[in-house]
Amino acid sequence: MSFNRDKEKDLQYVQDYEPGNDDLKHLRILLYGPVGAGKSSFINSVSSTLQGRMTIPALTSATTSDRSFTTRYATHKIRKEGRGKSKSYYPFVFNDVMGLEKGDGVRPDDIKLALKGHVKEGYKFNPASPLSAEDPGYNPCPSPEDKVHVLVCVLSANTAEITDSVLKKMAEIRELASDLGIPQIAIVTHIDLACPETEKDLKNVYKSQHIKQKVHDFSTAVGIPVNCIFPVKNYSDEIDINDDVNTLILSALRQMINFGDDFIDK
Ligand SMILES: Nc1nc2c(ncn2[C@@H]2O[C@H](COP(=O)(O)OP(=O)(O)O)[C@@H](O)[C@H]2O)c(=O)[nH]1
Ligand SMILES: [Mg+2]
Repeated sequence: MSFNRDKEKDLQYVQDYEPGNDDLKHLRILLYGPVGAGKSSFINSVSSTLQGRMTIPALTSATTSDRSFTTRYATHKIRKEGRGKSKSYYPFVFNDVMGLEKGDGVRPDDIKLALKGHVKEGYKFNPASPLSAEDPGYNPCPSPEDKVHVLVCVLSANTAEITDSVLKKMAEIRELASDLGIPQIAIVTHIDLACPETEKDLKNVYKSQHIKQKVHDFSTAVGIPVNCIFPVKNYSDEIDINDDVNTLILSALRQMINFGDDFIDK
């Protein structure tokens, strides 16, 4: 894979995309992964890339040691055109769920319910007990739009290892999604901090042996094929839009849309 191969095409694809199924206005993309992996930042980065300016729609935590902010189930839309009443949004939306840390993250049972569309907007996840059918946050009759169409595992290239308890939960979630036939991909964030080559120039991402190894390790650890794992750098402390950042974000986003559209087509 070479850098910058299809940036304009990817952008065009994303801009022109419409779900190939009349039952839904948008694809739902669910991001999950450890706290600090860059889930919220990825949503922000998609928004900034598509709007061509820095935007802040989802909360990001200031440091990776912070507790995850994302305890409520919230749908993030990306603005496409217009302002005020004529505002329009892209036909894909994002949800992210808080980390999978021991005793603290969202329970795999709850993620399973989210995949099936049973978790209502605004529901506050409780790490101590799963969402039950009696809870007001439970949606008994999900529409096709409430369901998740792509599951994205978010991991940081800049952490030494994923803990066993997180891995176990990830495997569980992966299995649930597979049972439901939901396509799964992964993104590897923080590639700008993970090795000297990519730190110097993001264009080195596909040449870097270190990143290649990381992708390989993640693939083995979480069971997602290497060709479904996309390295990205999220916007973090930038003031301006950057072409190389956009290229990687668009490439990952295009795959998410592609996979999601295959799924709703079935
Ligand atoms: N340098 C760099 N920082 C990142 C990247 N992605 C996220 N961050 C930073 O890592 C921290 C945690 O990110 P956040 O999106 O809140 O993680 P979340 O808990 O998965 O939602 C924030 O300070 C982000 O600015 C990245 O690709 N590169
Ligand atoms: Mg977050």
